[in-house]
Formats: sequence, C-alpha cells, structure tokens
Amino acid sequence: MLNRRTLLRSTLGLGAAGLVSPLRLPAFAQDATPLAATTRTIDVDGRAATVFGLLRPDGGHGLTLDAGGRFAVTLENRCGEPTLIHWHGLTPPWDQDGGPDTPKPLLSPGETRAYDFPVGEGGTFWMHAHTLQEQRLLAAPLIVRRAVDRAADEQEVVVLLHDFSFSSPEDLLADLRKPSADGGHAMHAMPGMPTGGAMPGMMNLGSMPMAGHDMKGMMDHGSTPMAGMKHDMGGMPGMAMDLNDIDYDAYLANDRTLSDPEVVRVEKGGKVRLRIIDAAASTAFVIDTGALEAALIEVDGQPVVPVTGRRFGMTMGQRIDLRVTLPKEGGAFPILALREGAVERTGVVLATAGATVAKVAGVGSTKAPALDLRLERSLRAVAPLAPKAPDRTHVVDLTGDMAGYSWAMSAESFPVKRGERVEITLRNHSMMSHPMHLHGHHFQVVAIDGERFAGAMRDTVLAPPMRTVTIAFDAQNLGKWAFHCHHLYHMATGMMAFLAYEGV
Ligand SMILES: [Cu+2]
Repeated sequence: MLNRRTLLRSTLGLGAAGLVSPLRLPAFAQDATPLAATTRTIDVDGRAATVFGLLRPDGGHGLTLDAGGRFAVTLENRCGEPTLIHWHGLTPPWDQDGGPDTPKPLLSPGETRAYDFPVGEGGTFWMHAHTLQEQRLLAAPLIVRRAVDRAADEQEVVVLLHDFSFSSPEDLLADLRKPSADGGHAMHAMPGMPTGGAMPGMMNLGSMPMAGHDMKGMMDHGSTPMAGMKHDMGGMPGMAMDLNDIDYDAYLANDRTLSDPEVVRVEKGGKVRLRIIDAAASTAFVIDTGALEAALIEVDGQPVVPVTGRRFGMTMGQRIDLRVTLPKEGGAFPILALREGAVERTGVVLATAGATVAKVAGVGSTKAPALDLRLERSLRAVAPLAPKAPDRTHVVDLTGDMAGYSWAMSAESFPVKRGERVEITLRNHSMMSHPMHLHGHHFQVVAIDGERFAGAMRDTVLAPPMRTVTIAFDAQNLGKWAFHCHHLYHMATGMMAFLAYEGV
C-alpha cells in the first residue's frame, strides 16, 4: 500500500526537475486530496500486468467526495510519461477539464497540478486519461455522494468495468488500421459476416450483406419491454451492424475477471446501490442482475424516473446506478456485465454471510444482445430542462471509413454563445455505434429519430447505426469543450470535435 510518505519519497527519487512540493502549491491546495496517476500491478487470470491507476495516499483507487462541496485535488504524475486526467461528468471551469491542451498541457513526469472548483450536485462519475493511456487502465471512480445517499440505509457498491489487453494500445490501433488482404478492415467480432470486399465503405448501405443475422434476436434486449412501440431496427431490414472492433484478452470488473471475482459481503434483506461505470476503451456491456430485480435510478449521475428490469445496456463512458434488495434468506448473486453481441462477460458477486459462492464462467452460452435505444427511449429525467425553443441548432453527421479505419464528425468546431439553449442532432451514418460525450455540460436527450420526448439528463449518449439522437442543453460554461466519440479508437482516428463558445 502506498501512503503519503512513500508517495513523496518516490517523487523525490524522480529528481528535482519535475518536483513540485505540495508546500509550493497555492493556499487553497493545502487541504486538497492528493491523487497520484501511477503504475500498479494487477493479476489477470494468473498473469501479472503492469497498468496505470489513480491512487490516494491511503492506497484507495479514485475519489469519493461530498455533493455541494469542492473538488479540491492535487494530481501528481507518477506514470513516468506525460499524462493528464479528465473528470468525466463534472462541469469544472474549462481550464480544469483535463483534456490534453484544452487548454492545459499534459503533466510532465513528476509534475503536480492543483484543482479547485465546485464539485456540483452529486452522482456517479469517473476520471480517466484522455489519451491512449485510458486503454492501460488509467481510469478510476469519481463518486460524488449527496446527503440523501449518505443518510440512506443502503450499501454502495462501485463497479468499474474495463476491457483489457496485454498488447499496447498503440499496437491495437495499428492493427485496426492495417488493411486486410482484400482491402477492407479485418472485422474481428462479426462471425458469419463477410469481411473486406463485402463491406467496401461504411456509407455504402446498398451493398450491406444479410450475412444470416437474425437482427430481431440480436435486438431482443430483455429489459423494459415497450408494448406497442415499433421495433427498434424495424426500418432497416437486412442491415448488419459492426459491434466489437477488438477481441480483448480479458474483461475486468474492479480489476478482476470471473476466474477470481470480487465477492462483496452484503446483508440478508439489505438494500444495495450499484454504481456501475463503463470505463472500457471500446466495449459496451449489458448489465445482467440475474435473480435480482433492479431499479435503474440514475444514468450518468443524473436521476431518472426508476425503470425496473434485470438487463440494462450501457456504453463506453456511461454510468448506471441500480438499486437491488437482497432476499431475506440471503445467498450469492452475481452481477454480470455481458460484452455486447458476444459471449464474454465479467462481474462481481454479492454474497451474504455463509452463502456458497458458485463459480461463474467467463463466457456465457449465448451471445449478449447489441445495445439499442429502447431503454433510452423509456427514460425520463427527474429534473428535466425547462421547456424552451432552441436558440441554436447543430446537426452533426457521424461517418466512418472502415477500410482505412478513420472516423469523422461533420465539423471540427460547433459554435455556441453563452446563454443559448442549444440542440444538437447526432446523425449516425455508419454501421458502428458511437457513444457521444460532451465535456463540461449535462444535456438532455430530447428526441430519437425526430420523435420528441423529455428523456434522461446525461453526458454521454449512444448513437446506434443509422439512428438520429437529439440532445439539448443550456450553454453556460465558457470554453472550447471536447465533444467526441467515447470509443477510444474512433476518437483517436478522427471522431473528435469541439463545442466552441464565442469569445473564448
Ligand atoms: Cu465511435
């Protein structure tokens, strides 16, 4: 375990060049929580892996803060290479947001930077490097607890999900960009689907092969049946979406696989609030609560009218808060995260005292469904935006070229002015889903395929293939904010833009 003394001592070991002692930080930082971006070793199915992490002096991973208070943190770079951390879902002043050079530069090895801003209203957030280092697990929970959470008679369990590879992210990206023998991108995870020449370009929908896929089965999600709604993919017969670009070596829940999962001790008849974070670089999951019925109470740290079910999709960057009640007789209850469209899975086990914890295999017998918008369509914000006509609208076209593995948004910069109600319509013209994240703001989902409704407040929304999602927000946080796909390799190959305030 690292304590503050060892942290400081090893900082000194890095030499004086990058040293910034906490004593030289501004006065407000004196009582700040020190956080170190550093390396650590984890065990992945019996094999040691050196990964990054974000450790407090007590050895804990990530941060837990009180709503309404301050985000007073000093971030020290002990990674041995330049890095910076983004506070995903918080709404700080722009210069403390943590994207590289937007506007602050990366931290050099050994450098420390102080942060201080109002942490906001609470919820499940997270923090991560806005670089390829995210793939190397430079991510951690950032939990902001409300007074009502602290007073609640329920146990909180945080679950951070990852996709893990022993290969470097640079190698994974080079592999994605490598043309296959017939000029197309090698598609790893669509068995039964022709690769390369059969899919000459993401936009060429007319040539999309059927490939024997039962899309109805794939989309049969299990949660929140919406009687009377038209089928999610009803307008697109014969289209096949591309789900997973990378076959990972492991899928992790709190750094562990199902060969040795975290077993959380819970009380018979007790209430548990699961704060689940999809911190994976390029993997969406379907959360499966198994024998326990769950109530979805928040998405992206924002309360929603509760939706009950046992399966809830979540894409990269998103968080879901689920409330479950353990049966009075107790037992062991796996909470699984199923890899979208695939058999792999990870998870934790909730177990009461004395319960037998049965082994759960790391692969299931059937593929998990693909994420769709049925759950999104059913969500209603507890605190929606006040109704208002937009002062400004943007249409953002999301496109990709699978052959060269490059992705794009229709402009690099989307202007707004402070005080405006802004609506942005995301039109996905590609055959991959894009989790679109806007920094510095909470937005509301206000339409799907042009059909308006008062949906969830969020900071990351899924735009599935050939679908249109409209978000709205009040522009009140000056800056030039990153606005991008949260698929790490889509972002790295072009799906990155900015929301640019006039005068910044
Ligand atoms: Cu994307």
